[in-house]
Amino acid sequence: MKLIIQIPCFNEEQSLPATFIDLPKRIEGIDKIEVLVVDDGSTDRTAAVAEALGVHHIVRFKANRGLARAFEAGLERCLAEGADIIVNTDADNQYRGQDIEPLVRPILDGRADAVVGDRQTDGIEHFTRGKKFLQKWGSSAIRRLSGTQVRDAVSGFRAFSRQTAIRLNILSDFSYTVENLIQLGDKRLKVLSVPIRTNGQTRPSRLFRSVPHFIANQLATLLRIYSTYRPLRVFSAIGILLMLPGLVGFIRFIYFYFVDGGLGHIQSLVFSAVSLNLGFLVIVFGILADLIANNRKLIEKLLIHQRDEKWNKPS
Ligand SMILES: Nc1nc2c(ncn2[C@@H]2O[C@H](COP(=O)(O)OP(=O)(O)O)[C@@H](O)[C@H]2O)c(=O)[nH]1
Ligand SMILES: [Mg+2]
Repeated sequence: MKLIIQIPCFNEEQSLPATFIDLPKRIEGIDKIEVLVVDDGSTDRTAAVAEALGVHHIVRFKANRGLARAFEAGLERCLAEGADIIVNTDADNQYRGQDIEPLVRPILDGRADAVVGDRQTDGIEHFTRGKKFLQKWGSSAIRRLSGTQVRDAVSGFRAFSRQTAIRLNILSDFSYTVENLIQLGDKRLKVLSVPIRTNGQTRPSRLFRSVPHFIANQLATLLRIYSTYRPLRVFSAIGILLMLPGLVGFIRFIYFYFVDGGLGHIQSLVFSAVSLNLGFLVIVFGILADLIANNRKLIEKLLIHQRDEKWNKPS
């Protein structure tokens, strides 16, 4: 049983050493623990520091491609290196090495396909009230949308079994965390939450620049990802919203038609026709998007097959 711990890094020469030293050297039920660093086009000495520390695998991007791409490249490399379990942790020493054990335990016991560390944000001192509220509200929305029971939706502390990692695809650019959960739920994989503690803040968050920036980015990601996985629902909701005023206008016209011949109400009839047509069209787009989504599912199946062949571990 081989565990690879992957750490996505963008300019982390300062905090990478402390993060690396804190990682567990031994975990019961695991024969080999290796570390992989993804250096996402850092302009500092991140890669040199990683090498000096004796990190087993380094994936280097020449330019900064963002966390989602780094996460994806890390997973691929871990699979290629024969990982049975993959853990993702942050480079800023936010998470504790000793929590990796409880994080991988449910996978080792065969109770989960993926496990997400719950930072229990209520107790984190350096989180502002806005950030805590957002974390709570956002996580509950994502629980509903993804059908998973994850307490902390944007936590970067996660573990995946090999078979789960083989099934993952990351389409978004900003952050993989939310998409990852929607996908896990969509594929009916078993996701567990385990409570973890976090270390004090070593530096300000780079991903959470401000509440508006975070909301805008996460909302855009959520909408895109949700319409990728549930297109008919998203389009139908928009379509029905567009049709509603038309329906009201139409009923109003019918009423006046019988009361006074409807002559003065042609405007509302025109408005209704436009609104009903538009709404109907949007629903038809939804059906088309749903058909395209079926294609995505077929492509995903092919990808799983191809990865299986490439890495010689049939799933
Ligand atoms: N690959 C990559 N990783 C990044 C980027 N920005 C932040 N990260 C990494 O993502 C992790 C979390 O970043 P952090 O700033 O601590 O965000 P937090 O999760 O809000 O605390 C760290 O390991 C960072 O090095 C980026 O542009 N590219
Ligand atoms: Mg952090």
